Amino acid sequence: MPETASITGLRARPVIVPMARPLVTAGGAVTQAPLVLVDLETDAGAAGRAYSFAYHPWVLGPLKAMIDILGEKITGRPLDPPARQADLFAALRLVGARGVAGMALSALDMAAWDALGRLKGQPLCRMLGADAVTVPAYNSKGLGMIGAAKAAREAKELADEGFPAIKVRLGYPTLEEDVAVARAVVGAVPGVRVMSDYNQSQTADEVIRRVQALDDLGLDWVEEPVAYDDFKGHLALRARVNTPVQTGENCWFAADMEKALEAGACDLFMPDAGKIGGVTGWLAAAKVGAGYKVPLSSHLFPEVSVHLLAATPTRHWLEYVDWAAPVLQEPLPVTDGACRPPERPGIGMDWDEAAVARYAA
Ligand code: SMN
Ligand code: MG
Repeated sequence: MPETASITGLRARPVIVPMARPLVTAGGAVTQAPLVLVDLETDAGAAGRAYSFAYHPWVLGPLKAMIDILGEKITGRPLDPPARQADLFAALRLVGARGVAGMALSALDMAAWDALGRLKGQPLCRMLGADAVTVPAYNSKGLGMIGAAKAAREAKELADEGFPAIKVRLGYPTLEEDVAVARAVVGAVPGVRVMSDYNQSQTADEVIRRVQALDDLGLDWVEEPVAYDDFKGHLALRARVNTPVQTGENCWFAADMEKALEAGACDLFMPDAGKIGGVTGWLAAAKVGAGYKVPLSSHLFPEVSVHLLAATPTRHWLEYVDWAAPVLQEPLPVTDGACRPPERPGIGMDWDEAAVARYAA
């Protein structure tokens, strides 16, 4: 990596962006999008931009503090994202690099790659050696746990936006409710693929019972059936059902991913750019995925993930949500249920400053 610029400073701004459809999952409700917007300043032009997704408003304070502190540690250093990520892992060795620290480290890496892209005048995917290919997207903006009747209605609305696939959240108090909801959703959108997500809510024994009852519905996948790091539980389910098992959004860095795949935990994997270590971490994950020939989908962060999937040999689905769109000058367009990396340099996100001021937390 040529050392053509240095990091000179950082701005991290928390915002709370309203969501059109609140998303109740079996792992907790997300009713607003709490983001920390990162501007990584360099001595060579435009700042690098990325955001971190805080999940809950009460995480914004610690997340901003961690981004500020880790940002200070790389200020004055060359703009070389993998080298700066290595610095931050070293700085965090005694503390551990997961949780808020891992989210902060991942966001700083994405911002550093964006700065580098702007410096070179190249879209991120091109810097990673990939063309701006079209990636199929599933509409994940809604379909929380709202009961069978409402879920069927919302499923149709989400599919009618032109997407080839949607995802239903499961993990209701009873098996019968899960089956009723999944059946209602599948029945409401003929010809549309349906994924499902348990958000780590079940025990292995219970989820085996439930997915066996769902197995004839032809769901594209069942996601996070048990605790994310219960690889034995994932494997036990996999051995007993036909529905493909998807997991990964809560795995930290490519090392966790490799352990999951080594354990045979899943058929499909979905790194989260904000937990896998940003762009640098995703590139490592893409290599692991290619080695195991496992299809990779993204989790949240569609703006950066569309570039990352373009550069992923086993790319599968882009998870489409529009939660950051209100603070972006040019949100990621969806055409015929698919997305392409924009031709702008870097990730291609610029803040709508009026909206940022409006949603400041
Ligand atoms: C999810 C988790 C957290 C926030 C939003 C959505 C869900 C998904 O697990 O995979 O979409
Ligand atoms: Mg999920």
